[in-house]
Amino acid sequence: MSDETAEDDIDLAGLSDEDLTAQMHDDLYDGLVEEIEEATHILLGRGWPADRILNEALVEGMRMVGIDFRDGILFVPEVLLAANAMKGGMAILRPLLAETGAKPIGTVVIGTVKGDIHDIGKNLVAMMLEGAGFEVFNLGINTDVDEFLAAIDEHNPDIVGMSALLTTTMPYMKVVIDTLVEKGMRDDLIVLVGGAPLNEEFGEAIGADAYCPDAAVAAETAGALITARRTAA
Ligand code: B1M
Repeated sequence: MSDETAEDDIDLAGLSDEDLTAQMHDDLYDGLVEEIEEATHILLGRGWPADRILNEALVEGMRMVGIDFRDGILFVPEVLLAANAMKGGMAILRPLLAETGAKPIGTVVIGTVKGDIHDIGKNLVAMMLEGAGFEVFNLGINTDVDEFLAAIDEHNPDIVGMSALLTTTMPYMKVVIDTLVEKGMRDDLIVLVGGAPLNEEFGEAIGADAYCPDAAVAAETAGALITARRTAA
């Protein structure tokens, strides 16, 4: 996609906002973590809010990577580099998205389900939940039902969040929910699910409380459901 490389030595700070954002899409595509970090700092310095940088520069860049991955133009090693560059930018934005200073409004345990190693979206959801005032225990990737149960036992969360990016791993969410039902724990928890191949119908079919199409909706839904539950109690 991009003809530019680090050796071309582009003066990122000299670019307009629009050109810098476009350059970030290219740099993400090329997996250039240092350039992504530098550009993230530049946009912050220009007064861009963290969520705008996240959505317009990083998530949009990753969407473009996803299209070429789907079409067989990019392969796993390149996509891993892009993911690494994305994480470099996210690490800078994380404290800004999470900074509320308030007492946690609830506790969340979240993980990418067994068999699935995609974690960018799930980490974004975790960040947005932190930003919305939740305490979040992020279990990482490839999380099996026993790991979810152990984390629930340890952290006594209000909410369990599950992420899946593969059509082959999304059914595992039902395994976790069915186990919660079997153990008599389901009614004490709000279960949220998300990930690109899911939809609302799937969320309902497996018995989740809500399907969340993106991180912002996940944070809003978590807040709304926890308020509703506390009001009803
Ligand atoms: Co993978 N991969 N991948 N991949 N990968 C997809 C998902 C795919 C759609 C690509 C494609 O073909 N177009 C395809 C899945 C096809 C399918 O099942 N329908 C695919 C495939 C096939 C694979 C492999 C099988 C490839 C292979 O090995 N041949 C393999 C599987 C590995 C495994 O998991 N066992 C694989 C591997 C990889 C990499 C390791 C290279 C890398 C992951 C790196 C990482 O995550 N650390 C990778 C990537 C990066 C992608 C794409 C390109 C981008 C995913 C991403 O990060 N998106 C992806 C294509 C795509 O989705 N367009 C693809 C950006 C992120 C911000 O969005 O994750 O959707 P997303 O999260 C959103 C929402 O979905 C939602 O909020 C997030 C933020 O708004 N959300 C939640 C997500 N989780 C939530 C949880 C919630 C709520 C909301 O809980 C409450």
